[in-house]
Formats: sequence, structure tokens, C-alpha cells
Amino acid sequence: QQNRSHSVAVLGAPFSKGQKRRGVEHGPKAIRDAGLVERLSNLDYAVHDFGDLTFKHLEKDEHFMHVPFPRTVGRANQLLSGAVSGAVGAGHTCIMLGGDHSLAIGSVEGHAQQCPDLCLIWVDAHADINTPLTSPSGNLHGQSVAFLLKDLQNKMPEVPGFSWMKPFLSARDLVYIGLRDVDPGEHIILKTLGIQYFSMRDIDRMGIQRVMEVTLDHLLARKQRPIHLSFDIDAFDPSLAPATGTPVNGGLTYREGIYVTEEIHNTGLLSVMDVVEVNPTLGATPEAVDSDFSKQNGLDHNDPENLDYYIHTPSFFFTFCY
Ligand code: Z70
Ligand code: MN
Ligand code: MN
Ligand code: MN
Repeated sequence: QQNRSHSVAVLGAPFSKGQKRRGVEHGPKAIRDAGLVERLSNLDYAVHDFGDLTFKHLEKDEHFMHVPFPRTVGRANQLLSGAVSGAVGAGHTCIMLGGDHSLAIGSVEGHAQQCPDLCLIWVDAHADINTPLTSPSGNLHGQSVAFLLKDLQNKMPEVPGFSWMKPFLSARDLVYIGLRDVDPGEHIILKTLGIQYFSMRDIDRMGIQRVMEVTLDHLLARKQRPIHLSFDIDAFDPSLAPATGTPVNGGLTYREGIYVTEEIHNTGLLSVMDVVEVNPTLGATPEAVDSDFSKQNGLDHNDPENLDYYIHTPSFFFTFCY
């Protein structure tokens, strides 16, 4: 009998229509090429690679207000939701490889079908909590959280493509870490709903250790429950993770990012993790987009001496490989 916590499903979601740049659909391949499955296996996880989903390109998909590709994004998330729900239902811890961050809508929704009491940790430079009415860009990857929250139900118009889902998450079941690029409308929502968040400035002041103490206390003190970790790679400083669509200076250091995942690992409650917004076509230099980059530069992460860097954060480690 496979221990649930030692069985990992890897699910690729090569999708980019939650924003206007192409390239982020190559994220799953880039992360796999960097050796994710081998690394997880070497850590004694039974890895079930579910492969990549195939997303339909909808011919007729007019803008809704200024929101592009609403039906395409809605349909992709419906498909992803079923796949995540299936993987979690089969007893796996699921790692969803994006793709842009609009995919968190389907990933968290599918997770919630199996685990209605889940809590959500959103690690990101951005809050992704715009509604179609507050969004400056219209892009759905900046609106994922608004689709999830019950508390925003009366602020959300009916977006075509999303009639398959209803919001289910409470604002108190969500914590943000790493924020540093928040739109004015988003700031009002964060304050109005009293959402717990830790900006980069908060991390400067409190230190990442205290931030994780308060985060886990906020979410788990009343009862232990499954954690959904939605990790946007742009939470990291662009010096570590340049290959992403919207890099913002002043991000998490390598150790701060890994510390977040180590603390989540140590709860034993990680149930689904998204790794999103990896766009291998956008590296700062050709070397920076090459998944063999670290090998060429003498950083062999398979070296047992480096094991303690990632043993608690197997999936995560890949964040700085680009
Ligand atoms: C902005 C918007 C965003 C990622 C950009 C940006 C959102 N708040 N998210 N890049 N990963 O368009 O809503
Ligand atoms: Mn994001
Ligand atoms: Mn972001
Ligand atoms: Mn490497």
C-alpha cells in the first residue's frame, strides 16, 4: 500500500491564453526537461506522470468586456479541474505544471471537489484578485482568485466559459506571500475582505520564519486541513527566475522561497501544488533559458552534497533552473 504522501502525480497544463504573451505554454516541458520526475523518484516518491493535457483552441471566442479568450480559458480550466480532481481522488499529491496562472482556477476547483475544506497559499508578486471590472489589463491570469472567492460573488459578472463552476473559497482560507505589484482595485479588495497577506516589505520587517509561522497558524490553528500551494514563479526575484512574463524586482531570495516550501512540506498537509508562469522563451540570456544551464555552470543538483537544498522541496527546486 502506497503511502499517500509518497505518491506524486505530475500533470502538465501547456496553456497561455490567460494572458497575451505566448511561450508560457512551454513551461511543462521546460520543467520536465530540467529533471523533475527523476528528482522526485530519487527522493523515493512514486511518481505518476499524467502527461500534458490537450487544450482545445476555440475559433469563436470574442472578448468579454476587455477580457480576452474567456471561453478558451474557461474550457481549459474545466478540463484541468477534472484532471486534478481525479489525481487527488486517486490518492496522489498533485503537482500541476503551468502554463499561466489562470490555471489555478481549475486546479483549486478540482482540488476542492475532493477536499472541500482546503486552504490556499498564494505565493506571487501579484495578487491575481482583479475582477473583470477592476482589471487594468483584462487578462484572466490576474483574476484567478476572484473566480474562487465566495466573498466576491456579488462583484463578479457572469464571464462566458465559467458557468461550470461556482466560487467556493472563503477569504479567511487564503494567505498571500511575496506581493509587490498590486493594482489599486486589488488593494481595496484585499483590505475590504481582510485577507491575510505578506508583502515583500512585510517579509523584510518580520523575516520569512515569522511570516510562515503566522501563515500556518492563520490557516491551520483551528483544524488541520489540506493545503493548496499556488506558486507563481515571479514571486522569486528576477535574478533567480528571469524566464517569466511579468518579472518584478525585489522578490524572494532563493532561501526565502525554499523556506516557504520547506515549512509547507513539514506540515505534511501539502495536497496540490501549482508551479506556473515559467516561460522558457523569456530568459534574460540564452543560457538562462537552457535547462542544462546549471549543469554547464558546474551546479550539479544531483550531487548528494546539494541534497539538503531540495530534499524537502522536490518539486520546487526547479524554480531557479532557468
Ligand atoms: C496585473 C493584471 C499578473 C502575473 C501579471 C498583473 C497580473 N495585476 N500576474 N503577471 N503572473 O493584469 O491584473
Ligand atoms: Mn500569478
Ligand atoms: Mn505573478
Ligand atoms: Mn539543474
